[in-house]
Amino acid sequence: MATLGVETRGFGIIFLVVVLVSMQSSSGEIHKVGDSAGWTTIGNVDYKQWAATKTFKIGDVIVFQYKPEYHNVMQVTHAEFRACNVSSSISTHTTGNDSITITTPGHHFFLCSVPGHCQAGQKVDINVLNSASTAPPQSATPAAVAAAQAPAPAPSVAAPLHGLNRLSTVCLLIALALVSGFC
Ligand SMILES: [Cu+2]
Repeated sequence: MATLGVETRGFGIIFLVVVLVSMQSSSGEIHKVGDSAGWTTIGNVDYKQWAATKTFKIGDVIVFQYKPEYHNVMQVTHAEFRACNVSSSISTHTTGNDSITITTPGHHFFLCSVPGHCQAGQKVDINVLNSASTAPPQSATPAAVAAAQAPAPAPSVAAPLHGLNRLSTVCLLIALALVSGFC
């Protein structure tokens, strides 16, 4: 009978921990493009490799840091990204310290529109996981890209919940350890 009481208390603690963690982690991770190198043409930073080492989720913040007199950030379509076509853009950022919050899943293509820079490799494809996991896997088809880049119909409840996964697992383990330690 005592075991039942402990289990009930344990679940109560776990529930509280999960709620607290979900409230604290809703802002998402911050990813500085190029890490210490930043957004540049110097040093031949491999932004494809950089992106491949990250996991991007809805709610995460992508930060471009660069000297605004030398570079900029343009979000473009997949076709424009591939061709380094800078004649139009979805959005343009020029402050030198641009924070872009991810609100939609799928590919987000960015490049520097200064002549020659995109061709030199100053371009990055941020592929954002769909944390809702109900949609089919994102492909690189024009339709999927267009859908991914369309304005989000609503932020949806997925954004505040996505941060739960990793942190809550850690906290659940801590809560379980605490509970079992009290017995
Ligand atoms: Cu540039």
